[in-house]
Amino acid sequence: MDNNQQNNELSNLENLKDQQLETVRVDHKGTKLTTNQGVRVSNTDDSLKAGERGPTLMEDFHFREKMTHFDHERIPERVVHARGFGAHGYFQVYEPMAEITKATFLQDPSVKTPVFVRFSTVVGSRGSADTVRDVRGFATKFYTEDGNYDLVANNIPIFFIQDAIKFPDVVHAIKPEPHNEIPQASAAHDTFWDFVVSNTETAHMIMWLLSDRGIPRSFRMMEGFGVNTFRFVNEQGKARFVKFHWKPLLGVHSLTWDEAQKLAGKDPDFLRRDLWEAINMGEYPEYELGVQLIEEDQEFNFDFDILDPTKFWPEEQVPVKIIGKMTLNKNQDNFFAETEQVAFHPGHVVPGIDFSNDPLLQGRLFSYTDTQLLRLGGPNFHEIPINRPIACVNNNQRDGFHRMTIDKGAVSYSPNSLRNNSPQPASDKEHGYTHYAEKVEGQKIRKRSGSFNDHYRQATLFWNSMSPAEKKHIIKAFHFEVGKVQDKQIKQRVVEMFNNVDSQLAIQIAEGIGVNPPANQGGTGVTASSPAVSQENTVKQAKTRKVAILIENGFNFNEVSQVMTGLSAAGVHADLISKNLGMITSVESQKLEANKSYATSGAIMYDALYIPGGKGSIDLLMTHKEAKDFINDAFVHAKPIGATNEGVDLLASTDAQRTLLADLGSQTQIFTDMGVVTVRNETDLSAFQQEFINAISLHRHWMRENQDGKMSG
Ligand code: HDD
Repeated sequence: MDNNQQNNELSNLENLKDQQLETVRVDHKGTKLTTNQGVRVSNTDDSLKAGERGPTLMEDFHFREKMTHFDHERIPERVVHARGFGAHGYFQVYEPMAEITKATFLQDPSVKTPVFVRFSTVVGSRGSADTVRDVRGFATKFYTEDGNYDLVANNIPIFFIQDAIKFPDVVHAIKPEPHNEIPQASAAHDTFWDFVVSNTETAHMIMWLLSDRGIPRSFRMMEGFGVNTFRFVNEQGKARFVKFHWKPLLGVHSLTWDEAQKLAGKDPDFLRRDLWEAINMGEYPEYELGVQLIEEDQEFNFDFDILDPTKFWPEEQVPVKIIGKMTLNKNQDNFFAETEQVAFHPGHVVPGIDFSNDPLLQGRLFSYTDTQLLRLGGPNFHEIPINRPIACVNNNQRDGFHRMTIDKGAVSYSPNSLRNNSPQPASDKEHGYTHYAEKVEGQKIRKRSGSFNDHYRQATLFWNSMSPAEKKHIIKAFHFEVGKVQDKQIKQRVVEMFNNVDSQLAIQIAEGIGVNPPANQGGTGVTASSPAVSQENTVKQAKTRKVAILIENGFNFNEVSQVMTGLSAAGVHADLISKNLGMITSVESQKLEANKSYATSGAIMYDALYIPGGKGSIDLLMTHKEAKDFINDAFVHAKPIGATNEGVDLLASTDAQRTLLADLGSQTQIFTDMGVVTVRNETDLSAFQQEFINAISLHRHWMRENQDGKMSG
């Protein structure tokens, strides 16, 4: 696309990136096989040999090329965030943002700016499981008419360390230990916790990581945070500090730890599959973009330093202004070409967005290009299709490995007179990027500001903000993560360190990891909380949730079809599960296909469970250990469970009955308790359906966990 063409088409911004990618998409269907030189190949199954049983000949150019290309197929995986998954979409601002930023893509609500998003885990290698406990990356490339803007975010609003110079240390500590490459994709080992207790600035981040945020239910149900403090600058040159937020319209939801671990075995692709399938079904994930703004003259009005990346700006203190929405509506065509080769950089900014002196951000500004040079093999990675801006690229940079453009003419320097000094620097009015003229003075010094010294107060604030269930999960996470540490003194130091956050927390951590409770009363004295950070207060709805329905021959067709119709009307998906795949016959001789079996599924893959009646079906299910395991898992994981007629008998024969106070067997009317909904009366089926959907929209029924001693998992 030449410059003029490109400018003409900016009015059609939404499709511009797709059109650009279309020029390099290839579909080989119906073609003849060729070498990379375009020579047709007559046989690709046998190498060229001296005689049928003889040695392969060097002159077999097809063999050599095929093998050489294969031998070079891998590139280095990302040093962090190696496992990721991408999708295309667009972003639209709700109203012009001229007052706070001159960024062009934040002005016109009718413009859809194309985006590519890559979600990731941080620690594991490319083939590790999706559901491990970890921070999730949430990186967005906006292909704006003023050039690419990357919002390189995580699903946790703060970070482990305050200064980028410690990034190699924290990553070395959390990655598998170098002598034996154990453990994979996990922080549950000595070197990481040694780092934690030796760097108390990590306390706040550990609280978030060990909370349910570390095990998201779906990329569609995750917040994104730019973490670092940036600046918005408007046309008049006025700047404000800004933090970026993505807020998923489906709310913020998590797996349980038991589910996460089982899923890592049963479906290591759980999160990428979820995203891929949702987009294929037209259930496009949506996230609103929010900004928190602090005026330059308010910089010192807080009891934390707004440049400290281990602190968040509580929404109750600095409200999040929602300014637009991103919709992901297209899956990638090729994982390697797009998700693997996409290169993000927090330093890819456009006019209207600028940096702050946050010392973590400052270091990030160096690291990202540096890592792409190795990973993508040279300085021309911006020419890889997924990375190419839709804005024109004109400069005197030349050559380097894999240069794609053919830059015409003799002049590749500036200033020049031979080409009228082209390409010419652009003025502010012409959207030339002008750095914010912040006044900076100081002595060269390797020192951290004293305003970064408080490592615990916001950790306490976070702890105070958690619901009882969330607190329980954090303590259990400590028991797992620190329980795996071998060195006792590190474990003891973890207890002492988190005693600074909260004494009760520290006492309960100590209980599970075989060391002494803290010696002294701890805590920070912070009593405030920030309700916005608790997932209990998030958006909850039934839409896009998945229900497992257990059936065998002899099921009640009327019940199943009515309930499925109701679920579908509420935007809930259902799978029919039985011992064997294939057609299942109802008591009325109607047939439905079981699309999943015990072997190919598990309660961990669903958000809710329904057990329809039908004597034949229930008699069979009663004999299936897998069916009872299925139900017990769903119950232990606090999921909504519905049962009708004989289905209630099956439910009453499982662990669920032992936890519920009421006797399920004696319930005749609609019964609802702790997310369990049952009915034995066909005429109440639509009321049942409604109650069940209500229970689904509440997602988890954590009160089951309070039945101490009765539940594990
Ligand atoms: Fe980083 C990748 C997010 C701190 C250095 N980072 C990377 C990705 C995300 C983040 C989402 C994956 C991008 C993708 O999908 O390709 N990183 C963050 C956030 C941070 C952060 C939110 C805290 C504010 N990162 C951080 C620091 C450094 C790096 C302090 C180094 C000084 N990050 C990198 C990197 C990576 C990376 C080594 C690895 C692969 C890549 O860049 O492209 O340069």
